[in-house]
Amino acid sequence: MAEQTQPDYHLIGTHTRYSSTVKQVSHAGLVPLLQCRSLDQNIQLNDSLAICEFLAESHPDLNLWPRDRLLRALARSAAAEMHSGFLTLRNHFGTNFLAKYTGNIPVSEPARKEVERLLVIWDKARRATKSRLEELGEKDDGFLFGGFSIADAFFWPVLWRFRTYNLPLDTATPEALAWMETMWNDPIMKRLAHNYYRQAELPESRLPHYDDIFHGMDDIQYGTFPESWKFSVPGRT
Ligand SMILES: N[C@@H](CCC(=O)N[C@@H](CS)C(=O)NCC(=O)O)C(=O)O
Repeated sequence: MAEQTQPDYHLIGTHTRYSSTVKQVSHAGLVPLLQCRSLDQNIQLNDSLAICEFLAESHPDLNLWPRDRLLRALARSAAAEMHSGFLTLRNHFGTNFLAKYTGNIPVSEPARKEVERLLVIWDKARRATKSRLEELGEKDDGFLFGGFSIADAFFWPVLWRFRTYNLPLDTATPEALAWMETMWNDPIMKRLAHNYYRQAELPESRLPHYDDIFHGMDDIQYGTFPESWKFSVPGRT
């Protein structure tokens, strides 16, 4: 009988909301974590950036970082800035893919500054990438650094926050908005979104502290986005 081979990788933490089971499996008590059977069954890679670096090194053919040295340096810088910063947004605007808040959502000054910084990062990334790829005569797929890279993956959860909390887009340039549109319309991102909706049907994914976080504030309404929601560029008819 043919022996069933297990995949080499086991990634834990692709859910959008985490339950206390995380603490039982993760040495660090946090997700994501990656186990790589060919490396060692008992080792856990416990940090998202370390996991991405390991996968990029293990699969150079996938170009998880851009091939071009300049774009690679910029992509690393952008991903690392997301990874180590934006603490106000991360602490006060939790990720909850389906959630939709409308009304008078409080955006503190530090949160506004972080939102503006994100929009600048996306704008600059797209401008630098366009001009560099033009110089190299290479194709631009519209992601931050051309083709989809680890940098796009790092900003994906923050994109949800823009949608969930209706974060201000008034300083967004056409380049930043075009990147947002590229991400929301990408078939793989859409497949991920579809899976998040299926995850939300699981009772164990319902954690009160991720739901209706502004409970009791009468001028904020809480609901959910339909799966058919589409990103539209503000001001475009
Ligand atoms: N620096 C770590 C941070 C990991 C982290 O904070 N993970 C959160 C989710 S994004 C977590 O596991 N929280 C535990 C929980 O929600 O139970 C990384 O980027 O991997």
